[in-house]
Order: sequence, then C-alpha cells, then structure tokens
Amino acid sequence: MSEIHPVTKDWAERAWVDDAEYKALYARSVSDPDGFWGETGKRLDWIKPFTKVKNTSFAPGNVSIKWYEDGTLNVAANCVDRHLAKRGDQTAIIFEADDPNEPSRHITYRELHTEVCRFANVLKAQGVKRGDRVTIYMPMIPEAGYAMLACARIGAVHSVVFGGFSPDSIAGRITDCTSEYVITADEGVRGGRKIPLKANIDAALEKCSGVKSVVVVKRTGADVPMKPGRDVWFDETAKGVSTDCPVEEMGAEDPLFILYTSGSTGKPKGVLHTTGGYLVYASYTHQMSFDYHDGDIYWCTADVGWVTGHSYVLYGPLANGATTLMFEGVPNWPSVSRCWEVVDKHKVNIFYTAPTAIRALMGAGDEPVKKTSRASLKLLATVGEPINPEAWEWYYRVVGDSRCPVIDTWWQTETGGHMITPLPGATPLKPGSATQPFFGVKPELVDSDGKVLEGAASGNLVITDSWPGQMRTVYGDHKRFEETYFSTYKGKYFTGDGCRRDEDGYYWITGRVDDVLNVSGHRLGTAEVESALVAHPKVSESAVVGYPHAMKGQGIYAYVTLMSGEVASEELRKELILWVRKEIGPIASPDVIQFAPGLPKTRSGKIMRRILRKIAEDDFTNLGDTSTLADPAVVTDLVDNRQNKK
Ligand code: 6R9
Repeated sequence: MSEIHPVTKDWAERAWVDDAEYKALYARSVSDPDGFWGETGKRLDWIKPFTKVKNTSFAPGNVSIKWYEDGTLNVAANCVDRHLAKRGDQTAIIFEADDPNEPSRHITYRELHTEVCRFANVLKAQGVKRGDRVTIYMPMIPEAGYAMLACARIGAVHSVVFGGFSPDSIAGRITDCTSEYVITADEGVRGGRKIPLKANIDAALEKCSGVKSVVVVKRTGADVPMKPGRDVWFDETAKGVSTDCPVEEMGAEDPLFILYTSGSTGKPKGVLHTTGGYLVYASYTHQMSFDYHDGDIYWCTADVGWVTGHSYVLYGPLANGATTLMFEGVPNWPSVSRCWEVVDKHKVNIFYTAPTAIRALMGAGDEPVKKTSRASLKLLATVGEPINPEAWEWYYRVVGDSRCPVIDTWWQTETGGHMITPLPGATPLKPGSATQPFFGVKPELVDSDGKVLEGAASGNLVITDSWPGQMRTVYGDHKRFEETYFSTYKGKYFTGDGCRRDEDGYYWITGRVDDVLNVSGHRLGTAEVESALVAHPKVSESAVVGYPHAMKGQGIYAYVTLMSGEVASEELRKELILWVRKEIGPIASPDVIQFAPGLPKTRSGKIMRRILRKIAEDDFTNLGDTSTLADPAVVTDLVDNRQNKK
C-alpha cells in the first residue's frame, strides 16, 4: 500500500474549501439540492433567471431529468461575451501547435468573441438554424473551439467526432443525428504526421446522404478536392460576413451537444447534454476540483473529440474566464519532454491528463522530466481510467516534485463533469483512489442482485439521484436511455463500473463490469470491434475481450473463426488488424488476434466471454465449469493456441 498524502496547511488555507467546509457543503448539497444548486446556478448569466431548480425522476418507465427548466441563457454568452468588460484583453486560449517551432498563438477574450461571431455568421450563411445538428470533425486547433461556440451561439447542436475515427464511424454518427452540416479541416497534424480529415469526410459522405454543406478550415494548406455546391472554404466565406452576431436565447433544457460514446451493445449512442445544468456543472467542477483561481494557466491535454475536451478544455474553463491551453500534438513528440517544455513555456499551473500518457512517460524515465523546471505547476490531475498507484506516485514525485496534489477525477461522458474526485484543499489523497463524491453526488454500491452494500465493500457503482450535468437522453432513443442506465438497478443510474469502498469511505474504481473496453482511456464496445471483424469476408465469427496492458490499461484481444476453406496466416492477421483500423479507427486496432476453430458457447449458443477473458489474461487455473459448453474441446484448443501478448 502506498502512503496517504495529507492536505498541506498551505492548500487548506488557500483553496476554495477545506475539509470541514467540504463536509458541511456536501451534506447540504444532498439534503437540500434545490437550495444548493439554486445558489450554484447563479454563477452563470441568465437571460431570464430560473425559478425552478431540480425536477428529476429516475422512476422506471418515467425517467425525466430537468434542471433550471424555466431559465433561459446562452452558453457562448457565458463563455465569451460576459468576460469582455472585465477581461477582454486576457488570453482565453493559448494554442500550442504540434510543431514546437511553430509560434504559439494567444487568443484574447475579445478576439475569441470576434472569431466566434464570425464563425457563427459563416454557419448561418450555410443555412444552419437553431436546433440543427452540426458535425464537427476537426484537429485540436482553436477553430474547433470557435466552431463549437459558434453552434452554441446560434442554438445549433454540435456533434464532435474525434479526428481519429474512420469514414464509416463518421457516417454512422452523421446518419444517427441526421446532421446536414459538417465542419472540418483540410488536414490535421499530430506527432509530425498528417491526418487526412477532409478526405475522410469525403469518404464518409459517400456512405451517407443528407449533408448539404461542408465548411473546410485551412490548417496545412493541402490541396484537397472541393465538391462544388457542397464544400466551402471557411476563409473565403468568412470574408463576406459580419463579426457581430447576436446570441440565441436558449431554454436551460434545450440541447447543447450530442457526443457519441460506446456502450456494451449495439452502435455508439448519442449522449445528449443540454444547456443550463451542463454549464453550471462543468464550470463549478472545473473551479472546485482544480481549485481554479483567476489568473491560473490551465492545460487539459484531452482532444475536443472526447467529453473531457468539451467540459474541461472548452466549456468549464471558458465559463470561468480562464486561460485554457489547446495542444495540437502528442506527449511524446518530438520528444518525451514535450509536455514539460510546454508547461515551462506557458507557465502552466494546472495540468490534467490521462493515466495512459503518464505510464508511457514514466516508461521513458525521470531524466526527460527532471531536465525541465515545472516550477509553475501547482496541481496535477488525471482522468479516463483507473490510475495504478505506481504511476500516481511517479506523477506526484517526479512531475510534481512532491509539491502538487494529484486529483484523480472519476466521471463519464454521461455525467458531464466530475463525480468522484478529491478537492485539493479538503481531501487527503490515496494513490489509486478517486476518493470522495463531488457536491450533490450520491454514490452507492450494490451487488448483482441490487442489494445495497454498506461500509467497506465491493460492488457495482450506481448513483441514486440526479445532478445538473447528467445526460438527458440518448439522442432519438429515450427508451434506450432508460434501458441502458436505469433498468439494471431500478430507479438508480448504473455507471457500468465496478468499485470498492474502503474503511475510510474512499471509492476505488476497478473498471468496467460490462462489455466496454477502456483502451488508453478511450471507450470502445467489444461489440463494435466484433462487428468490424465479422464484416471482413473471410471472418465467420469473432469475440473480443480486454486484457491488462502495461501502457494502455487494457489491450484488445480478438478471437476469430474463419469462413470454411479460409486459412489462418500471419498475412491475414495483419490484414484484419488493418481492417479494424479502417472500419473504426486506429484506437480500435486489436493488439492480439487468435484464430480459433470455434468459440466456447453454451448449449443455447451464448459465447462464454468469462472463459475468453481468462485465457486472454493467461489465467487458466480457474476456467470454471466448462461441462455446460456445447463443445468442451474448444477450450483446450484455445488454451493451447493462445497468443503471446506485447
Ligand atoms: C471522462 C471519461 C468513462 C469510463 C468510466 C470508467 C473510466 C474515467 C476514471 C475512470 C477510474 C478514473 N474512468 N475516469 N476509471 N478512475 N478517474 O473518461 O469519460 O470516455 O465516457 O469514459 O472511463 O470506467 O466509466 P468516458
């Protein structure tokens, strides 16, 4: 066990809340949610103030979540316009390009206002109206933020698709939300390599219909084909529009964005977040978890294609008037010192990244860190997957010089913002634990029958009451929303995560208990990888499971059976890996493919994933009862032919 890191006196004094205040405020937040969130809601500028606060129900068949429902506001006004009077000349966004020799850019709040208005008018000129869905497929450049805020300004609903997703994945997301507008760039640049974003959009649009307009931002100046009547260059259209654009008055429960995320079954679902509650929650958690104060330089390394990029690169920090750094590149290019060089260059105070990045950098040793100063850092944070105590300690000791608390934030696309997290002035830290619930969050552990577990226990993590940042529905499929999250344990939000609570009431997330993989902090459904594999003409059947991977957290282990007459070979293995990359995107590349004559199935034809998981984990001791299998010999073959893993 690693040691407990107590809150220092200095932190307890300077932070927004200390331990006693956390306890008192938490108690109030769960006993009087209307009072607590009513006051907290005032942190935003409302056009018409709300008079109602919480109106939510988790009741089976009648799940309905509304916060601040009679208030009106605009997210872009809150993230940009309202800061102009006091901090118009303050930097809102620092842009650090992939290439360290490219000059960084500092965009003030005033400039941000001009850019967002201009972008909004370009969208209007394309015909985008309030309520329309706009797909954004962009690199990590400020224009991605302008595009998101421009949508918010005019009441359009953005659906950002991560730049690593394939044309097929993009097409599926465009079709699901019937999006008629796309914003992209000619190319992206990451780690010195170009990503053909516009070409991917062109390929995606071959596979779906209904897109009327594609706005293309210039990043590299590559010569990309433009389809007349459909594609327009942002720059050219922008010349003819005004830099003034009134904000649309939105209801608190009007949609702000859709973000697709993987579940245990079926296609990725469109998580829908709305306007008021989401922004209250994103901004409040950003302030409290990171103890953000005016003047702090804040850097979250997430891509805007993930929820972390939405809540903690863009909306939370900008609503708080912060300076937020957008980084186009990757942590290990051109060298493994890059992050710390960027920290020194911009005097970053708060740094937020994923355990997978920390583990990779840890693997390169202390020297690339120690040769940089990092004196500006005061707080370090992580998100995306459980952080192993060794990586936590390295982050704390080597990166933070044992000076900076490490804030391990547990949350999900569905939750909009932090749910279980330490507060730096209040919570003694235990490496590997996300520690304590945030204000208003009521976690509970239940066993597989739904029995509530008290005290120190391990079980499935549920949340028993709503919080303002909660997703409102699955876009276009409220039934799926209810079934996915509220039917396993009736009347409770099921997170899909397993969790242990220790004797001090600290929460330790143990990982997904459903068929969702977490590869380098990215969510992937095993079903998605399986359906990509079986789409290959030579593949008959496949089953995909996760296994522990030193860098990625989880690796992807795919069992594949071939069509009769097809022969397993090294070439086919490589071909299948490339195939999945092409079908979904590089993050879904299987690490291991094992060809098998058959998969272990029950007599009713259900694949026994438990057995496949054990084999992938090299755990053959306890395969359980295989006698109920339709063909027990299959298991012997699987064990004999298991693949060596990297
Ligand atoms: C924000 C984000 C959500 C899943 C979640 C859990 C895992 C996220 C974690 C963590 C342990 C943490 N997860 N943060 N596990 N400790 N601090 O990552 O959203 O992409 O939807 O993933 O990630 O398993 O259920 P999302």
